[in-house]
Amino acid sequence: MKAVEANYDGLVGLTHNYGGLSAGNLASANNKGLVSRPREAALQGLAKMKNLHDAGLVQGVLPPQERPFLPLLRAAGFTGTNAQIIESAAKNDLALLRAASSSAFMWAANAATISPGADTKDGRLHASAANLLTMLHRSIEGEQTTRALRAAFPGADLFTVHDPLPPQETFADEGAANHVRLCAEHGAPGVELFVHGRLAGFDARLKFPARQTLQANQALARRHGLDAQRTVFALQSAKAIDAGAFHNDVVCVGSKTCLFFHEHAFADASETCEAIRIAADDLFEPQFVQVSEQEVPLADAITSYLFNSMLVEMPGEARLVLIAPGECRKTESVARYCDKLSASNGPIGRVEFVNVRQSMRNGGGPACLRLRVVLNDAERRAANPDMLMNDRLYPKLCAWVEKHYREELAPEDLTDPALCIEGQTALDALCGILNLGSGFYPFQRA
Ligand code: SUG
Repeated sequence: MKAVEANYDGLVGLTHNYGGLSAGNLASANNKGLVSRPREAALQGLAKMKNLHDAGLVQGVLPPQERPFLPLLRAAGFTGTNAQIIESAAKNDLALLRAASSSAFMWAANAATISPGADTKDGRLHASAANLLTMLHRSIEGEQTTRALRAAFPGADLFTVHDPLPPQETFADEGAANHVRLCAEHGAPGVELFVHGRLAGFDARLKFPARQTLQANQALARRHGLDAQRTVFALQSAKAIDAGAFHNDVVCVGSKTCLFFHEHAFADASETCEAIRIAADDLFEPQFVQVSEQEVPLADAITSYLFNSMLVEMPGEARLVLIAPGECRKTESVARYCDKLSASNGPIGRVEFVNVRQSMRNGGGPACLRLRVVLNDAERRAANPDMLMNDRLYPKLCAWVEKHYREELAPEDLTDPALCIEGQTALDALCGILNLGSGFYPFQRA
């Protein structure tokens, strides 16, 4: 069946800031306390979406979530008006207020895991919103993400959007950042690769938290109704996690028949490749582009975010295009490798660079900002058109950002109750633009 791979990007939120909230994410730790530029960040994200739309790809938009997230602060015992809650949290538990104010939902690769209908038993597209429970500031995303996905993909005959897995560390799940799908054609059955950092329970091998468990991946594959023969579970290498690869997509990306990864991405790369080969048997011949430590040291791969690129099939181009962060040009080994890649005759034909600097400072490259959704013709027709980028929506969203987003946000600005009012006003207006109704956000239903 004919199908396209759509990208749904998370729209950066009004409170985009550098909170230093993610242990094991080196950019987040190193940039803690910097003054952020929410307006610029959102416009960078929108420009990326518009470029892909203009190139002929299907591009979706996932709306920002409400922040600060008052339900978290209320659950933690803060009471009174919104302003009183924020003022009291600022005085008594600033760390909690910071977590409640994070705009981390913008990294849509963590929003959910998606299995296209071509891979599932009932032929429906299955999506599972991620519970993101390893980090407090991300554990508040799942419910609203589920709502957004149900708005984007209505119609139970074609789509099943599952609730997040149970909120317990056994099922620690960070969505598609640890999931790769390979296939001959997007609409044909594929091989789904699920990568985990650990088994349930404490893992003494690791310095930094491993955010995805094998148990979560197995549960996702089961609830999506995947064919066990076409499903591969692979362990991330401890070396990668401890070097700052807090998700597999920091050291690996795949599309169509191509898996592009660093030699230290997996605990056992040859075993992983062999398992993929077996799972793909009679469907396609996988093409492995493994980057050696000698060519690109792991530390360079992580600072430049080479592998957190989007690997896309561009209309009219025979080979895949790697849409990489601009930072790749600044790291010598990586810049050299990108030149070599473009000159090669492998599955990746060229490299394009994109500016997502504001997001990169928090450890989010081009691939983090998007959730891939394979849609066949019927699913594409059924997908909510109001959440798809087009020439009319783009200027409306840019104007909305210009009007509502602050130019700069310093860490202490998160204690300003006015930020909450600005956020609610902006999101009310956004519901009008995206036709989300008047009860999409918890504050609207309160
Ligand atoms: O979960 N950063 C995000 C980055 C997510 C990137 N996603 C993928 N690789 N798919 C995270 O660590 C930092 C927030 C802060 O420190 O303010 C943050 O949450």
